[in-house]
Amino acid sequence: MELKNKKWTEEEFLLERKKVLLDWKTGSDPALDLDKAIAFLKQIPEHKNFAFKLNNAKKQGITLIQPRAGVPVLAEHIKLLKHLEKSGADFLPSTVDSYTRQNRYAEAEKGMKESELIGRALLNGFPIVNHGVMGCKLVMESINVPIQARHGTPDARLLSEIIHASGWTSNEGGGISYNIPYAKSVPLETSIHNWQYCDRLVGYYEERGISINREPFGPLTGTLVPPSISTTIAIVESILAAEQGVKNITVGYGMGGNLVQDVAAIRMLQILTERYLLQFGYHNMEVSTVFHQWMGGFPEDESEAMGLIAMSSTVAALSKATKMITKTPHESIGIPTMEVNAMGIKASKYIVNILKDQSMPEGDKLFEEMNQIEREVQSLMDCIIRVGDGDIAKGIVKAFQQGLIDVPFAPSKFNMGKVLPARDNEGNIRILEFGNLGFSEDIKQYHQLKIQERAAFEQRPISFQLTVDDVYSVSMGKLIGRPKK
Ligand code: 8ZB
Repeated sequence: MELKNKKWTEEEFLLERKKVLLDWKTGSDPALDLDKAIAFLKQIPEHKNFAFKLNNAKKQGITLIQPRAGVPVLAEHIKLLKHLEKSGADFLPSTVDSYTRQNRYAEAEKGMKESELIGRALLNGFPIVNHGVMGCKLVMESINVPIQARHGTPDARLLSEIIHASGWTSNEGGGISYNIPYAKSVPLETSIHNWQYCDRLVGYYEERGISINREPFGPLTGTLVPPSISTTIAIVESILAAEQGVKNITVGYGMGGNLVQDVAAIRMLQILTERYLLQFGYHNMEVSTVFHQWMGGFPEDESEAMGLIAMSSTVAALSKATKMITKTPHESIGIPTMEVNAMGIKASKYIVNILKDQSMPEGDKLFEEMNQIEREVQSLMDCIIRVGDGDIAKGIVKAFQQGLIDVPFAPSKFNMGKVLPARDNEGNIRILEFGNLGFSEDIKQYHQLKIQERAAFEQRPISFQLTVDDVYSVSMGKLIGRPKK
């Protein structure tokens, strides 16, 4: 099938579906019959529907919270999620292990069985495909809040079939955001095709009256990603999803560290996603936002980590993001225990509660930053639309090939990798090396000026060293990687 941003016909979808369900033995579960799945989803109560709960939070202007969590053994996973629910999580996840992310189900199966045998987790997440509909339904039925799959899978077709048929009403990911930061050699055409399938499945359910939320992965590589780059990719993935019939989308952003830039980024993410969806002819869409607590390197000290979590929560609350993904004080160590995971949830919840009646004051600086993001996103979107001759799927593939869109620090060979970010003198994320990024000259000048201000203040030349210093600074207790005097 030639890649284009065009809704798959039901025949095309069902034909491919036959093959997808053969990928692993759990694909032959009779519960994957679409009529059965629809009947099952129809009786899921509203308080367990992801889209419904997000829409309510958005109306109320509050920020709900969600952790990451996943262990290989079913009973342990259920115990973990129950504990996190009791600790205050508004939404629950199931974070998937790395084998499953790469469709290596036989190895996931081995890890899952051995983990059970020795009583210790040998996988870094919950292997959804191996547990199948039976296991996933049990997880959903054991908790009282909506549940979402969180993974990092370029080909999540079977995984998506299994979770939705199990009553999980949200799926994270997208053809760009679950490829470029996660894989080295999966072509974008392939991952976009696979995610069109996942979105078409949601479209199939939506056509039959079932609301399912979709969430592109906003933070990308999680390290010094300029807001306009992540926003542009979120918009493109929203358009691709909407074309396949998705109605409820949560666009995401990973905290940068400057309060004003972060609040501006969340606001523009909401505004621009809605604007472009309308511009491309997608009406009756429900868009919400998710703020990710600091996604870069964390301090090792647990109290300092908690400080960073508290700061992240403050920014999220003031930005009025609909949802926030939490970190834990063990972030620099590895996968947290359930007790430590709960600490992150409680601290985060405490702060969003305290701040729920306050928002960021309006002001020139905020306005300038919002305006800047808008101009940059427009410049990037114009490039994508131009090289795709109006087709956003073709456009994003070509734009990546030409480096017109370029994600810093991404492992994919289908990403140019020439963009180098650095902070300005107030800690805003700017761009030091543009590569072939689709920015107009005046936008580039703005970035150059901002970085010059910092270099002059630090009395050092503009160089790659700024980028290096900024990658490590937050884990060492500073936002801006200033030279040691
Ligand atoms: C891109 C997301 C990275 C974050 C966390 C990492 C990191 C990964 C699990 C998990 C709890 C898991 N993460 N796998 N957190 N349980 N199985 O995702 O620590 O913060």
